[in-house]
Amino acid sequence: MREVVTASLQLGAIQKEEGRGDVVARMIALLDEAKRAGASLAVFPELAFTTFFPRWYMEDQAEVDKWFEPEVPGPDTAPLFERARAHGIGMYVGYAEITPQGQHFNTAILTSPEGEIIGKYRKVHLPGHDEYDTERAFQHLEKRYFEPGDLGFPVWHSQGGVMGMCICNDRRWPEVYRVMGLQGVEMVMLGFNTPSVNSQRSGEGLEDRLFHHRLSVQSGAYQNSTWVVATAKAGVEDGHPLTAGSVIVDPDGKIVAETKTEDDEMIVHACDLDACNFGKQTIFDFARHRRIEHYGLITSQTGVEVPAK
Ligand code: ING
Repeated sequence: MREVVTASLQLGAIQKEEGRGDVVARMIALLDEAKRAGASLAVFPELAFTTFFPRWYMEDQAEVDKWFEPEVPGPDTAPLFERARAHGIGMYVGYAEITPQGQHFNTAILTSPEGEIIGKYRKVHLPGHDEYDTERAFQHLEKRYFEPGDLGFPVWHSQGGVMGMCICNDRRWPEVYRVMGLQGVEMVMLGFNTPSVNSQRSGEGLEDRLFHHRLSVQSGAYQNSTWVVATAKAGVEDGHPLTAGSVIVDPDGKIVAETKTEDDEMIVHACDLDACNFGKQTIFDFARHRRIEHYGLITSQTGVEVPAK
């Protein structure tokens, strides 16, 4: 048995005016709770240090850049990393990354229980749009503020197993889990900020959003025989509701823990990485069952091309 006691540390709403210091204090309180629960791994949300700023249309790049971290840990966020190291807890933390070259990514890092940064992932699938959209009930400008990730979908050896990361919208794309599955991933960590309503389809409400969220992460887990830990930033941010639904999903696709509130909340589970073995050795033994000679369109074609009649 290779148990990793894993905490999903959901954050409630972060208002636009809330400073990073206040947020980091909330995250540290959750880390302390994770320590008390015996966790060695903690998964925070996407863009964990700030409000979900892509909902706001901005033209001044200096104003946009205020939402980004030039370095992590940085002056405001270092206390979080110091506490995690003191607790011997590895972390997944999502944040907005601005590089020394001035590139902008929606990023997540993975740290070891010793406090080393061992992995970085940059969000590949950016939903939404890049110009102000008058047709939408609210804006979702990730394509405006971020570049698509340029690191692919790597995995890392940590906590006695094979760890992978993705971010929010990535969880809806089966290719994401499969590329990591082909590297033997045993736990996929991800953070998300998901509006509770569809800005383009008023009839789609919270329960629809939660259904699609659970469907996506449960499918990814089952079809690659991996654990999936998905942590929400939830609650109402300046009038804009975000779903909760942080979950820990086992390699059979079953939800073993789910948050009950839209506030700061911990769920925790002793994830046995050996539970991945049966699926990987039987129904999803990729080497024995996959037929890649038939899958070419998946990487040779981006959009839909309907064959002529
Ligand atoms: N948020 C949403 C997500 O994928 C979204 C955007 C919601 C797209 C629902 C499609 C449907 O959960 C982020 N930040 O990607």
